[in-house]
Amino acid sequence: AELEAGIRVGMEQGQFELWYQPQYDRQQQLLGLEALVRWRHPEKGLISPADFIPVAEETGLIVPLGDQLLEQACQQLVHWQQHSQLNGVPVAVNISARQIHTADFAERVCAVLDRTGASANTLELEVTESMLVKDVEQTIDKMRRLRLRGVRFSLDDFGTGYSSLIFLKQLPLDKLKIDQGFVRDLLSDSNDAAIVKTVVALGQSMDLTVLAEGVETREHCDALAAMGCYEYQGYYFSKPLPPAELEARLAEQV
Ligand code: G
Ligand code: G
Ligand code: MN
Ligand code: NA
Repeated sequence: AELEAGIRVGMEQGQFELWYQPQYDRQQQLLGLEALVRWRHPEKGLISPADFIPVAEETGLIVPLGDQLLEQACQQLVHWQQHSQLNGVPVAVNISARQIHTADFAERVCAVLDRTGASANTLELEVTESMLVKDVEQTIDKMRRLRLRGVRFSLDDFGTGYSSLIFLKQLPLDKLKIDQGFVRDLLSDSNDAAIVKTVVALGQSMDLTVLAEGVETREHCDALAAMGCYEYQGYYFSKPLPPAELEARLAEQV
C-alpha cells in the first residue's frame, strides 16, 4: 500500500523517466531503441521496474502510468526527429496485459500520437504472451487497428509464457523478441541453442523479424547470426541509457 501511494505521488510529480537501450544489426547499425522505465525517487534514488511494475500491475496503476510513459516516449520521438542520428529511429514501448485489455486502448494510443505529433511508423509496442489469457479476439482487433495506423508490434520475452502457437499464428505481429533467458547460455547449453534455432525458424516461417535480447558478447552475436538471427539487444552493445547519454554515445561513434 505504501508503494502504491508512492507510485501515485511519483506520477503526479514526474518521477518516472524512460531510459533507452539501442538495438543493432551485425554491422553495428542502429535499428531501434527500447524504452525502459526508471523511477527517480526523491529519497530512495533510482528504482528499477522489477521493484514497482508488479505492484503497478496489481493495483491497476499501470494503466495511467503506462499512458504517461507512452506520452513521454512519443515526445522523445518528436524531439529526436530533429536529431541527426536518431531521426526516424523507432522506439519500442513495453505494454502490460492490463493496459492492452482496457476497452479504449487503441483510441488512447491514437490520441497520444495525435497530441504529440509522433509518427506512428516509429512507434513499436512490446506485448507479452500473458495478454493472451483473456479477450484474445478483442486484443487482436485493437492490434489490427493500430497496425493500420502504422504502429508495429513485438512479442516480448518470447518462450517464457503461455505460448500457444495457435494464438501466436493469429496475432498481428511484426517481431519476436527471444528472451534473454535462452540467449545467456546459448554457447554452452545445447537445449538453449535448439530453442533459439527453433524460434528463429518459426519467425522466418511466419514472416516475422527475430531479435535476440541479452546479447552480452561477440560470441553470442556470431552464434546468433549463424542461426539466422540478425537483430540484437544487450550489454555487448549498450546498457539502457538516459536520453542525453545515449545522444552523447552516438555522437562519439561517428
Ligand atoms: O530495465 P529492466 O531490465 O530492469 O526492466 C525490467 C522489467 O520491467 C522488464 O521485464 C520490462 O519488460 C519491464 N518494464 C520496463 N519498462 C517498462 C514499461 O515502461 N512498462 C512496462 N509495462 N514494463 C516495463
Ligand atoms: O522488456 P524486457 O523484459 O525484455 O526487459 C529487458 C531487461 O533486460 C531490461 O531490464 C534490461 O535492463 C535488461 N537487459 C538488457 N540487456 C541485457 C543483457 O545483455 N544482459 C542482461 N542480463 N540483462 C539485460
Ligand atoms: Mn521489453
Ligand atoms: Na524481454
